[in-house]
Amino acid sequence: AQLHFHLKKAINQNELELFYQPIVNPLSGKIIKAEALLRWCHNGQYISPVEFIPIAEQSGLIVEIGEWVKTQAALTAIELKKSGLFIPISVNVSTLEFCSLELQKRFLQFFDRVVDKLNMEEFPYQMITLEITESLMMKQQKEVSELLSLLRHRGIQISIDDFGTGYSSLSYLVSFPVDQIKIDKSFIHQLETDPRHKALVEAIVSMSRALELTVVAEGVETQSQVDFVNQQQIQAVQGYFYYKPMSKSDFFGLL
Ligand code: G
Ligand code: G
Ligand code: MN
Ligand code: NA
Repeated sequence: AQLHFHLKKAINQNELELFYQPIVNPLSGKIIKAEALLRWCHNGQYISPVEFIPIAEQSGLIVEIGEWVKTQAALTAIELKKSGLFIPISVNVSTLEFCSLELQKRFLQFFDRVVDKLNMEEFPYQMITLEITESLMMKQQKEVSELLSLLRHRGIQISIDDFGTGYSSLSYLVSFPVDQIKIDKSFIHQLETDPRHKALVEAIVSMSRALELTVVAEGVETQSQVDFVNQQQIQAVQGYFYYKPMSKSDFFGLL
């Protein structure tokens, strides 16, 4: 309750910040994408989204916070495009941002509102990826699926975050509008200790290929994990081996 009280004021008091973690092509080392990760700097210390996102979800604040995140990500994406850098920004969205028809409509119109505010012709949808979770696919309301399809037709990519950790059925991958799978870091971390995880990742990769989905390997920290990812011809990798999440100015400095 205490945290909720402060979280409510976090936006207006400029306490939220988006960090960016580059996603690289493991063969060239080139940055091909970046995930936006929310940080809350409260009383001089960073509070992890693991702690405050659930509070935001319970209180409904997640809608306002989600729009703040999308706005910042959109501004960054527009800036990158203007600089001639095609580095799409991947944004985590909470299932609760889609939980009513009204919110779904608001989500769809969100990017139009950004375009209006900035007096732009059209939003560079190709520069945004939405990371959804298996729980959203599981709900599989027709309306959510249609909303994501509409955004996807405009050029947004849909990525399944933490793939393999939820309860979703694989059939959702066919019936739901999806472009990309992010293999959860727990699989990557156990590659060496448990050969069954290796088999699982190999199966996910070959299934993704068959379904024409791109794959991101998350949580890559060691050379041997890089070697495995290359063996599997996975073309996008995110992890401390390459980069940790960093401030926007560090990210632009890097580019
Ligand atoms: O970067 P970090 O390890 O602290 O992120 C922890 C968790 O918080 C991750 O599961 C991530 O998906 C989630 N998260 C980070 N930023 C956001 C955000 O902007 N919105 C939502 N809904 N979740 C986020
Ligand atoms: O759940 P989601 O995938 O959205 O969250 C990504 C989280 O994983 C972020 O909090 C980010 O800080 C964290 N992360 C990114 N790379 C690594 C890594 O190599 N190792 C570990 N342990 N965590 C990572
Ligand atoms: Mn994510
Ligand atoms: Na993940």
